[in-house]
Amino acid sequence: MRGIIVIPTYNERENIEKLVPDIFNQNLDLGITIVDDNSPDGTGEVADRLAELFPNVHVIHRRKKMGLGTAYAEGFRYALGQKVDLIFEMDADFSHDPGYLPEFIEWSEKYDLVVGSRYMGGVRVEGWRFRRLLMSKLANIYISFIMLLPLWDCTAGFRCYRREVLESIDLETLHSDGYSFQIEMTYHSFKNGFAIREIPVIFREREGGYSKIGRSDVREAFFLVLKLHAPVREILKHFVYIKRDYREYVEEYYQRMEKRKGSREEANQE
Ligand SMILES: Nc1nc2c(ncn2[C@@H]2O[C@H](COP(=O)(O)OP(=O)(O)O)[C@@H](O)[C@H]2O)c(=O)[nH]1
Ligand SMILES: [Mg+2]
Repeated sequence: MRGIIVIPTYNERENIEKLVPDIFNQNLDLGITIVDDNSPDGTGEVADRLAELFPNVHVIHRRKKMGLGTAYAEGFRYALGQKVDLIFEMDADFSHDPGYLPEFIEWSEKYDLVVGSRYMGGVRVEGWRFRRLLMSKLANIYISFIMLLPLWDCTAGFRCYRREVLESIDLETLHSDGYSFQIEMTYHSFKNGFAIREIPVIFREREGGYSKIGRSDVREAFFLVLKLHAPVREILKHFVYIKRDYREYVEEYYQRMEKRKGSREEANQE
């Protein structure tokens, strides 16, 4: 197996039943790890049935709802124990189209973290109320200006990590949930010097069920960003991007990463 997709579930019975075969139909040599928090709707039993049907499905059952952050951390730990290079994050609710998986695999040959972005080069969200979109977009502008991350979408949950990235992060020390978890993971990946790349993906409002992310997640994210702020001098210098096209900033970062990769390859050949 080349990689494992970690899918946290809480009340996603119908969705997970459809999603797993959809992923395997693509024959991408990926396994799936479902982390279920004892969903009252019986998602856990459906997951067990899928594991009987497909040998590359693994299910982690947790006693009760303990949050998205620790669910991912647990899934990552399991995946790191397997011989795979790529570890994916994906929602169970079809907001993340499995059709993009081959693109993630392709980009992860060159980049350590590939993020499926809703806001790169435009807005690619379908089915959200305007208010939700505005909140999400403003949150991402806030994050990029306080933390100085070269991304348009730091809260995205459709991702592919090379295993070295996850190995460099102490998963035990991550406390955050929901959006904060994605922000914190992006922060550590960037700080640890890994190359991050966004690819444009269309994000669709979930097919069935309901969102488990609430107001407290927004508050948590707001304070986390302040805590992880970049040096104040750097933040002030970065304000030029209010007027300049932010694309320049991101493009410059990609060029630096490509150059760095080139020089690493040369060093390896010598
Ligand atoms: N195991 C577990 N999964 C969760 C929890 N909260 C959310 N999820 C799952 O995480 C994914 C993303 O959550 P979702 O509610 O869709 O968030 P949204 O897309 O931001 O509205 C979905 O597959 C959920 O079922 C949790 O506490 N535990
Ligand atoms: Mg969702």
